[in-house]
Amino acid sequence: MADVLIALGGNVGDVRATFGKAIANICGMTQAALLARSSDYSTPPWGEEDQSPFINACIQIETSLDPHALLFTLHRIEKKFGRDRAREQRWGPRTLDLDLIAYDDVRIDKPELTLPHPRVFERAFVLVPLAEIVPDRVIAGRRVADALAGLSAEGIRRLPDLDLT
Ligand code: A4P
Ligand code: MG
Repeated sequence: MADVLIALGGNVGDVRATFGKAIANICGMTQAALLARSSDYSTPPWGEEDQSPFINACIQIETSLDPHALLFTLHRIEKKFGRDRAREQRWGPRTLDLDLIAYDDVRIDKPELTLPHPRVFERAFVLVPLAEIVPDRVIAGRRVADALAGLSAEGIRRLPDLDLT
């Protein structure tokens, strides 16, 4: 079984509801166990700043799928929740973005799959939720909590848990 970190993001539609359903789909479609789920965070848009704030979260799962099969499944789930890659711009608005952040200590350097995710250390919107669930995890030689300490988390706000009762 591999220990895998996945980042979730979105800024179109009811993103928090989408996250809940997407996580259930990830576990169901990848035969995975959910080990941890961060809180949801409201985060200022990064990259292309003229768009609505994002919601971001991270999960840790345990799965027996290999990295490529896992990414393929994540893309299918993005599509199921309304993501249309053909119409969107890079770093622009989207209903659901699922990024593979780390897969055990596996390193892959291909355009279609780079592991660990090449931009993780630039992104407080990934590291803040990640540090909530796996502060001591080492990714590419760096501890998650230490990597976050070097970034500004300005404008990132933890959202109260959804009342599901
Ligand atoms: N790909 C390669 N490696 C990976 C990996 N480890 N995980 C390939 C996922 N995909 C990987 O992905 C583009 C291609 O990267 C895929 O075909 C895949 O095979 P994408 O998700 O369409 O990428 P993108 O969105 O165009 O670019 P990128 O750099 O992944 O950006 P993001 O982060 O996905 O951009 N601001 C805030 N606050 N929060 C956000 O969540 N998200 C974006 C979207 C912009 N600004 C944001 C946020
Ligand atoms: Mg992405």
